[in-house]
Amino acid sequence: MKLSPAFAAAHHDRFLQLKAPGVDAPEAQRDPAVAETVSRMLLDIERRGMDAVLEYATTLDRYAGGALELGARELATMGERIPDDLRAAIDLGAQRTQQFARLQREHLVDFEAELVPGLVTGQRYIPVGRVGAYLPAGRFPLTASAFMTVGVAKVAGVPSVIGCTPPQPDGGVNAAVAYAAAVSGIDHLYVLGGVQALAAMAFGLLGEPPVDMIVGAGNAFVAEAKRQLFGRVAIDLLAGPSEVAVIADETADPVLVAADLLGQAEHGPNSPAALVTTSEELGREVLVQVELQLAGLSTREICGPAWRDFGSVILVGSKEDAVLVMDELAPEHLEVQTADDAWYHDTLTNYGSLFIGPWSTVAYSDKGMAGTNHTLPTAGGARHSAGLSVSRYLKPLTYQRIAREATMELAPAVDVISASEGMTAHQATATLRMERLGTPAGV
Ligand code: HSO
Ligand code: ZN
Repeated sequence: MKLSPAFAAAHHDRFLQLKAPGVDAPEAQRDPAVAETVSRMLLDIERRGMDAVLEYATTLDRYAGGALELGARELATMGERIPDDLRAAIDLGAQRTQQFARLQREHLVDFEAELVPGLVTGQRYIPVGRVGAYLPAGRFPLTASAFMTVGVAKVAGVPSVIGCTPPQPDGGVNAAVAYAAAVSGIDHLYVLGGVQALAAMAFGLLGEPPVDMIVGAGNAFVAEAKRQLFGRVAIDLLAGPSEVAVIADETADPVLVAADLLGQAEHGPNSPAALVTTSEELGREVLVQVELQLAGLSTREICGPAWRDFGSVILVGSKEDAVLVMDELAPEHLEVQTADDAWYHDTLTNYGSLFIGPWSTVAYSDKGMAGTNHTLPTAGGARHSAGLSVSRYLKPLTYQRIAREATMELAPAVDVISASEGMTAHQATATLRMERLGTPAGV
């Protein structure tokens, strides 16, 4: 989330960096060694199947033998292994996420229309048949991921949703993640992590047929495996480090702005956070606040380097310039804390999800309480794509029902175009029907 040299050259007089990203920060880019390792593993697993999966699970992870699948009874009783308040919070997040997803579903409407007499066309949303969700449970378990992937797929009507989650230090499952998956409606859950998990789902090695689509975030190896499996399966998106950006003016509370910047910087030492402000005073106060708050965070070893290397504070002279800069950054999460929030809402075009007003903070969505999906495009992807939603699991399939009476509306032009292309077999499908018009109906 850095302004490109081309943008900076074209618009250098419209912004000033009060804090630029660290000069030595390595660009977040694909590591060829990761790509090579993943490609080797996928080939090996495709060739040797489950033997290879279990070998990788043993050597790279904490698999110590036994069934990978969590039994239905064990899955159903996961809630008993977590504290009551956590269970209640997970229930709430799962329900809220499904509530929003159901609204999304209701707003995807099938239609049918007669374009000209006898030519009826239509579109129907049909869910993908089989989805495999990766449920991360590494340094941070991201409990709400299951709401976003499994829960939303189920609301879309996906008949089979399976999931994989990496084993914990004791070799078992993360109970909160498993409970979140269970209340989101998962059909089968396997304690299996990394590239081997994605390969097992995509190649159909878990006693289930291959999945049609793989969703969910993971580390760099998981993301690379999704990239390499794409085509064979669909994917939700390729997520890079989580990002946050804030537009704030002189009316914003610098304590909350700083807290929200650090909130996502916690994801990793390469997580970008940017403030774009029309107020120099606010910008400078936020810089001070970030340092103060960093000192008190238990995760300062992550947030600190993230802010130092990937954090920025950009001063602009007008609301229009704030939008110009922000639409260029196209952040995954964008908060607006200004006196003109509604204007920004109407004007901004590039963001994964927008948080309007000082009471709207990213973590509410991250943890499923806002209802919106937290699986969102990063690294500028918001310029061309939206995040995960019910629509991603639904195929808008088209059909046509064409009656005899529409033949002269369609066939002559198909005849001419096909002839001009030299596609005589195509041409014949039209001309034969024109010839039939001379014969009695139904022949
Ligand atoms: N910010 C992440 C999601 C998340 N963060 C969950 C914490 N928990 C991607 O939107
Ligand atoms: Zn987050």
